Amino acid sequence: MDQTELGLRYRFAQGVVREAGQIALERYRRRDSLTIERKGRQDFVSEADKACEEFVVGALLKAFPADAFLGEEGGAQNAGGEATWIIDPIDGTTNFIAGIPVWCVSLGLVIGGKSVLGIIYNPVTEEFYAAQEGEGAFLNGKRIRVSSAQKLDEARMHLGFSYRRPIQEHVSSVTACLEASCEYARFGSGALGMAFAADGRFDGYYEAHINAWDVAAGIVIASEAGASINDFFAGGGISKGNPILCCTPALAPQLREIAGIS
Ligand code: LIP
Repeated sequence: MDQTELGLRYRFAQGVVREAGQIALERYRRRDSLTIERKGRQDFVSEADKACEEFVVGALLKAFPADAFLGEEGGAQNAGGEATWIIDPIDGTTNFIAGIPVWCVSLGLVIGGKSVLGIIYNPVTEEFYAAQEGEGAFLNGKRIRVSSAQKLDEARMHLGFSYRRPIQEHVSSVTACLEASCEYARFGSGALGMAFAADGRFDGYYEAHINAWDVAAGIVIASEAGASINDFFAGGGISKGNPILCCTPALAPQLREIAGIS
């Protein structure tokens, strides 16, 4: 896809994500009235997730009818296109339902197994992250860079967890961080985990298994901000998910060893 076509999608998609954020925010403000279903262990979906995804897919499909889609709630649609939009309508759904303002709309575009466009928007904090491959990463229009952390004992890691992986694995990564005097936190949103690593608020994000819709946008945003990231899309990551390790280049060797990622 040429730069003109990509730029067109980048600008259009930013408008779509802003509008999707307002759709989600309106429902967040009346979240007690929402229908919520359980998808699995501590894994929920609300009518807000569905409404938001339907809007995003509808708007993008109308503008780019040849593109393919993969959404957390709707799955794969219009398969076969050169470009695939990957959507998490509300990442951090558990926070959203509980009224914790740590959730976002996440939209990525993948071409040839690479994230080339990424947009992450938290409409509560009005933080809008965006990146196009080769054009840098931005937060509310201001260029962002990863932190300068060099050593684990001066670092803060954001660690994700879900019951898709054994509890002991997560306990081991927490223990390894603490033994290395590395601070850690868990916020419950992989997309914001990638964004906070991209703008240096954390020195990295790690989760033993995550889905493409949680990280497709964050991968290009963080890499354009200078992060070192494992090859998430290798080995069918787009359909099966994979581990994600995103951090400052200096911390990568130590963290890859801890996480057992080559
Ligand atoms: C969440 C991810 C998080 C992971 C959770 C869940 P959701 O996505 O962002 O990193 O630990 O299990 O997958 O369900 O809020 O879109």
